[in-house]
Order: sequence, then C-alpha cells, then structure tokens
Amino acid sequence: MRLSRYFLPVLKETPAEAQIASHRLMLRAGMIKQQAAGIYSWLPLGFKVLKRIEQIVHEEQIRAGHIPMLMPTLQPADLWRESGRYDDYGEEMLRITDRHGRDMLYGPTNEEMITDIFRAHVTSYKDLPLTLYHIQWKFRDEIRPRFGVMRGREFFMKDGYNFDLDYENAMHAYNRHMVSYLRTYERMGLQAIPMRADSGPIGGDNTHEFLVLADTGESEVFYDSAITDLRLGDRAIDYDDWDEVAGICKEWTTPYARTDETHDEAVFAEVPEARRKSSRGIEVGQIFYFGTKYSEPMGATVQDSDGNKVAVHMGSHGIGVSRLVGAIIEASHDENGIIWPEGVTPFHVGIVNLRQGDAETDAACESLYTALTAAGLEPLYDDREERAGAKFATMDLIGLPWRITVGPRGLKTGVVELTSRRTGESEELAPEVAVARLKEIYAGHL
Ligand code: P5A
Repeated sequence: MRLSRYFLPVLKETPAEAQIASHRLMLRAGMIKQQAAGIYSWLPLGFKVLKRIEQIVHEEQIRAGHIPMLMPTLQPADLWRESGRYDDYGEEMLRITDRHGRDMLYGPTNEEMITDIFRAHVTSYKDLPLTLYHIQWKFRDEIRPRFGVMRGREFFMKDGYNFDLDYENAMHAYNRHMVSYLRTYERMGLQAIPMRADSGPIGGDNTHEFLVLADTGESEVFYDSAITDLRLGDRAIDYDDWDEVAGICKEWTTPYARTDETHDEAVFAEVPEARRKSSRGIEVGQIFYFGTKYSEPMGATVQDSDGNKVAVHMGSHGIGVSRLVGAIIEASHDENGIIWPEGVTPFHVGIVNLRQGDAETDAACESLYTALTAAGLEPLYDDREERAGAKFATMDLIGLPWRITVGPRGLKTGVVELTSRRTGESEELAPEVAVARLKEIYAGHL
C-alpha cells in the first residue's frame, strides 16, 4: 500500500476524551472512530489489525478441532425465555421489537441459539464430541462503556460451544480450549494468564479468565510470578491426547493465579513472599463449563449407547477479539506510539523515502516495494511529499515493527537502513539483504 493512496486519518492532537494509552493511540493512529457511546467504526488500519487477530483465532480454533460457522446478531426472545435468561440478563440486553410486535434482542452471547441448533440436528451420542464456534458482533448495553474498544457496547467476540456426552469429555473440551487460547495469545505476542474466576450470568462452577497484566486493566489480580515464566513456544500439541492437554493445563493452573472475585488470602500466603504479586489485568477471554444448565431446560439430549436419553454436557468459551486490539496496545507501546508484535501488525514493514521526487531514491523504493511484495510481505510505502521527521513520526505512531529508510546518501554506497521499532536499533544493509532479513523475521507469521 502507498500511503498517498491510503486512508490514514492520523490526529496531531491527543483526544481529550481518551483516558488510557490504547484508546488515545487508536484514535491518533486513525484506527477507529466513535459513532455513539461504546460503538465504533473500524477505519482501514484498525480493521486490518482486527482481521489479523480474527485470522489467528480461526487458525488456532481449527487446529484444536473446533468447527467455524456463523449465527446472526439478532435473536428471538423466545429462545431466551426457554433458558430463563430473558428476564435474568437485565438492562445489559438490548431489546428490540420487530414490525409484527415480536420480541427480539441483539445477542450478548449465543448459548441459547447454539443449543437450539444442536437439538434440531443431533440425536445420537455417535455425533459427539462436537464444538462449534463463530466470530460475530455482540451487544451489551454496558452501563459505563469506556476505554475505547476495551469496554464497548458493540464488540467482536469469538464464542465457541462444546457438546459432550459426560463430564469427563466436557472437561477435555474445557482443557482443549484453555490450551488453544494459550497458543492464540502467544501468537499475538501477548502473555495472557489463566486465572480462576467467577462465572457471572453465563453460569457454572468451573471457569477461568485469561488476563493480560497491565496497569490500566479493570480487574484486580493476584498471582505467583512463576507463572509468568511459562511459554508454550512451538511445541506440537495433539489435541486428541487427553493426558497431554490436561498436563499443559496443569502446568498453567498449578501456580496461584486468581482474580479478586475468587482470591483467597490464606492460600495466597503459601506462595513464597518474593513471588507473591498483585496487579491489574485486562480480561481477554473466558472459558466455562456449565454442564446441563442450557441443555436440560431446552431439551438438548442424545441417546447414549444404552439407548437412554441424556442431556448433553456443555461449556462456552469466549475471546474478546476487538478488546484484544486495545489490550495488545496497552501491553506494547511507548511515548511515540504503538509497537505491534509481528503476529498482528497491520503492515509488515514501512518504507520511508527521504527524498520523494528524486529519481534514483524513488526507483530504489519502488524496487524494494516490489521485492517485499514478491516475498509475501505487505509493505506500507510512505511516498508523500513530507519532511523526513513527519514521516518517521507517522511510522512510530502507527507502530509497524520494522522500517526501511531509503535516502540518496545510503544509496551511494548501495545500502538502506533497517530499523526495529521496538529497540530503535538500525542496520545498514543492501536492499536485497534487508528483504531477506524481513522474510526470515516473518517466517513463522505468514
Ligand atoms: C463465553 C463465550 C461469554 O460471553 N459466552 C460465549 C461466554 N463470556 S464473557 O466472558 O462474558 O465474554 C467473553 C470475552 O468477551 C470480551 N468482552 C468484551 N469486549 C469488549 N467490550 C465488552 N463490553 C466486552 N464484554 C466482554 C472479554 O474479553 C471476555 O473475556
């Protein structure tokens, strides 16, 4: 993409309404525009990041054996009357009446609808296990939408639902979700810690929230610092291997890590003092096991191998896809702007032309652009007639992890400059070496 032809409405001023860095930076970098309280348009740069995150979520869900589909945003109220949640959900639910006077709602989550789909089509234990998911907009009429996309009213969520014959199978599904979520966040350059939590309106006793540690997080968390050393890395995982998956969950759930809702001072006191930490955290996902809470009242049953009709065991599992955009920025920025992890960056590399209009410099930028694109990378070429300082400031603000600077002085000796946004370190390299280096850096991310 050439910046001269793109739509990147960056703001010079810091917007007064934004209280936290990610909200400020998303507005300044031209990623979002507020349309109403807690409701945003995703401008091209923001949309690109959102799609990159969505893509990673899809890949990791499919890897875990979960099946993608799509349910609508609007739902009939009657489904929620069956589960008893139509009244329970309260004012967070946006209720709508259609022209025929039918009660509808904008879905805050989809447990009822997926249970309705299941009961219409599945009758035998032979069709289990089954996990279906979608990535769809949700609406919760939050009393205090704030912090931009972090606590929106309309937000993008991945929500998955498992159907299993019994508790043991359902717990394997729970564990599978925990491990696939750990992989998902790691690919985004984030550390999200699973913490024992409270289940709220979704229900059930078994639930973990995934928290990214950040001063601006809305949750108070308590943890053993040993947990922050854990990494999945690129270990191969067989999601059908119950013991292996349970083993990974055990590794991550053994060190103390709880939100304030489940925090227990007496248990926490057993952690060696030097490792006892408390901080703020951003909840970027939550998994639940709730057994037959929906399947029983809604009649989602299967015949087991003895011919008995049994209600299926279920859980639901969510990732805050749009919230993640803000959470990643909270975890990765400096005073000049965003610093995207390679896994989610909207463009892989920025090209800065220091002498726009100079035939040789322009030609060098064009051939770099072609070579990067041919290598499968997506460059953003700042080809505007702007001062070098302004071009650097824009690149720093929008946070591409790598920048190639092209100027007449370097070209005299056949080099361009490759700069890391994170460290600020630069190297002078022949253009083809810079391309090869970037190809290597992004090898695991393309
Ligand atoms: C699990 C999937 C559920 O709704 N039902 C389907 C379960 N869980 S949850 O914890 O309530 O939400 C899942 C994740 O969605 C994000 N989230 C939000 N993001 C932005 N703005 C909001 N107002 C908002 N509310 C929830 C969180 O990341 C949460 O973990």
